[in-house]
Amino acid sequence: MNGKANEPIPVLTGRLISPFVRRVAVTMAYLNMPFERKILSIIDDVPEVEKINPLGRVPALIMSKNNVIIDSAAILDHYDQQVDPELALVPLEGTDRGRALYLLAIACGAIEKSMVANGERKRPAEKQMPDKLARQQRQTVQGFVALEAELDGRDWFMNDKMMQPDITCAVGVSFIRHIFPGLLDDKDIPALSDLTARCEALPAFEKLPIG
Ligand SMILES: N[C@@H](CCC(=O)N[C@@H](CS)C(=O)NCC(=O)O)C(=O)O
Repeated sequence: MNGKANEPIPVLTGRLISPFVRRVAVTMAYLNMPFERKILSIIDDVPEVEKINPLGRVPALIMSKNNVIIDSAAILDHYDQQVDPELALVPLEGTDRGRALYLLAIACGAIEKSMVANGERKRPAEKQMPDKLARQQRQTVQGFVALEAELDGRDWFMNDKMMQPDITCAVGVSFIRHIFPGLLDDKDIPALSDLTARCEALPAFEKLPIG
């Protein structure tokens, strides 16, 4: 129990190698929201993952026996609705909300492209499609180069403070550098590289490393 009206402590499924799981875990830690983890693999624990989420995906947040939130964006939105509006990491309304959602669409899209590329390169040699892999990697890089332009040399994307676009980009850059070393070069995304290093040095990131 988390002490609040006898509510059970939510359980976050998935491993921190998943950038979608990690952005939720880091955000919950940053917001001081209690949670436990069920470390399920999307490769080795398929039946259990599918029992929790019919799509067979992580993350899911098990709130109680009959209440499961699926999809990282829905989980993050749930917590943005719980905190004081000025602490919400995606603004709840106004033009700032549109901007945050735009930045997040590019970041999540680029992360997804890197995951597709990762699957592509694991095909057996006779089924490899180098053009497809090159395109998926290019889409990944272009997404982050566009975000570098949006950041425009500032420390944070919006409002001079760390918000969800910053968290998601940092998690994404670290993930892509982990699976494709060299794909996202410092010289192509200098301000984003700096933002990522600053985020990764924060306690919420440090205690929840990729893995
Ligand atoms: N839109 C989803 C994407 C989640 C996602 O793609 N999760 C991956 C792991 S990073 C997964 O579970 N893949 C297994 C599959 O799709 O079969 C979210 O934001 O939660």
